Amino acid sequence: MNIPYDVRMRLDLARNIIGEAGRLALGHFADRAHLAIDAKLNGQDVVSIADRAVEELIRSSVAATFPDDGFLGEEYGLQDSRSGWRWTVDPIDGTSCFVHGLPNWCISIALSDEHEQTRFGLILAPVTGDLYEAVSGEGARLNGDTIRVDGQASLGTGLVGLGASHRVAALEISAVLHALLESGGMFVRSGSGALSIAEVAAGRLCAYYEPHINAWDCLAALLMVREAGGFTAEFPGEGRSLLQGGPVLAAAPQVARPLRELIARACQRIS
Ligand code: LIP
Repeated sequence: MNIPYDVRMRLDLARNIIGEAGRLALGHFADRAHLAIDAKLNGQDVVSIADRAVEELIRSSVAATFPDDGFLGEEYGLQDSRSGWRWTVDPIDGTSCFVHGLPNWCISIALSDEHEQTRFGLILAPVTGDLYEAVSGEGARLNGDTIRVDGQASLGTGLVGLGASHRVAALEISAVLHALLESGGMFVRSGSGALSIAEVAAGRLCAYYEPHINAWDCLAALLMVREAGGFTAEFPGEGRSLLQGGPVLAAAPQVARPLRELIARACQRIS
């Protein structure tokens, strides 16, 4: 691997941090009965002491080694960068699954440079132990093995991950769901956008779409899809800031165009 020194130093730290964060999160997961849970936007948008504790651990570890780096985390927001480097972290992606005792949740860490290019992404699913990693220009790996998107699937044979939240009008999601099923496709919703996009990179899903997602949910996983030979639509999209988030689409190359056309038709029907 030909990884620049500044990236390599941060990648080594990220690899150490994500393992420690995974152990902390698993401890809270095992002790869910005592988890204080707060609703954010609504009853489906929750946060727990686990989310906050994991983000605090990652933030403090980064600050101790790279005090001038920026940090954007789901729970404590944006700290501007003085070095040009910024860490984007979701301490527990799939929080709703976490608090309900479902296994599909993960920790997502991404590093971006001063040009807003994602240079590496790590995603750890502590319940399964699956560790996804991508470094810009160096490919994507799952548990050390190189991964590639599914080059064979079509919308009629593959599984499409769909994300849904109350940040988006129900009709906007159901219209795409309806169009996908009507076209002979099938969907899954895992509750963790990061893990679902990483599964596109691993060739398990042929695509993932969500009308609104946040940067901390997807930056790491989107790099994995690109490094695994997949297509990712620009995120967060024209005229949107990183803090606003936006629509996300990641797909195997042969699926990208038919899926984008299906989504556009579905959105036209409800406009
Ligand atoms: C979740 C995302 C998911 C989205 C949920 C939620 P969180 O992130 O991964 O794609 O549909 O509404 O935003 O809140 O669990 O970190």
